Amino acid sequence: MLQRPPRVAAIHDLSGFGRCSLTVILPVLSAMKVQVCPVVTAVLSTHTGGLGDVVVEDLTSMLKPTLEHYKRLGIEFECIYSGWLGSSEQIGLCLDYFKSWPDALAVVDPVMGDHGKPYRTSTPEMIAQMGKLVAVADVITPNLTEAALLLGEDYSSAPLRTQEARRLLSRLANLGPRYVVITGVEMADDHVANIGYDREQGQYWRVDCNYVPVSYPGTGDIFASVLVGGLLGGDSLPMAMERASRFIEIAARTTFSYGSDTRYGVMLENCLSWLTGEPTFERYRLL
Ligand code: PXL
Repeated sequence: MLQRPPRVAAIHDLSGFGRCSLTVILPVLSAMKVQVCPVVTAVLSTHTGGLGDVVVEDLTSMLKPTLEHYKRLGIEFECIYSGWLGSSEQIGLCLDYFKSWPDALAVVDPVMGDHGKPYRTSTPEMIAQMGKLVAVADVITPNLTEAALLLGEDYSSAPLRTQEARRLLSRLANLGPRYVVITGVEMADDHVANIGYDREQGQYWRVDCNYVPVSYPGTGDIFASVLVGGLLGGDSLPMAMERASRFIEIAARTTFSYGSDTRYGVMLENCLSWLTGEPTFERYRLL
């Protein structure tokens, strides 16, 4: 029996303004009674999504000595969780973390792009390296753009029929992970859904989203963090998907009602208390 909160090594950047990466991962997982140990890959003044000239301090040189320190201390992690990474060297160092705690839940959010385009920081070399992280992951949470990059295919924004959605999930699972969750998928029945696949159980799931018509930075990080918190707390995959989908909906709807600048991210502070409650699960469906 674990006599302490589950512990996660969160290998992400710290962007001071804009509510993404560690500034949302820490509060979300703490609210869900998970201990977060940030392994900071870089410090940025803001995220890179349209806030002008970002000031960046790269912390790649910290990653290996930090790993060695944790190993000397004999620290146990129940989960290693990586997200936005600044270089292919950092991706290689992340791989060392996953290999050092082979029993930990390995979660890779392969942050590389959105709306059909790779971020300008995602080089072809990094995209290839990300494939290596995905190969050792238990859980991945790409959007459709990242799914296409991982599979080396052209992005298509055409709505997906059920069979196409299932095929996409299973091809991503063939890259290695047991659980695949693709966020923000436009389905042929006119719903936007988060869709998932559990390779071991052979089951496909969907949770339809009642999202607002704008997108905010950091929602992918929040989604993946709630998913991680749910799974570490004993949720099944569809339960964790529903928990994460509903929380994004609450955060986006709250923020949208204020009409605030979308680049500033979602008003997480107003919504965190929802995570401490126990929802009933009524929205997930088989896909
Ligand atoms: O939310 C993903 C993310 C994380 N970190 C940085 C980013 C982004 C997305 O743009 O720019 C620095």
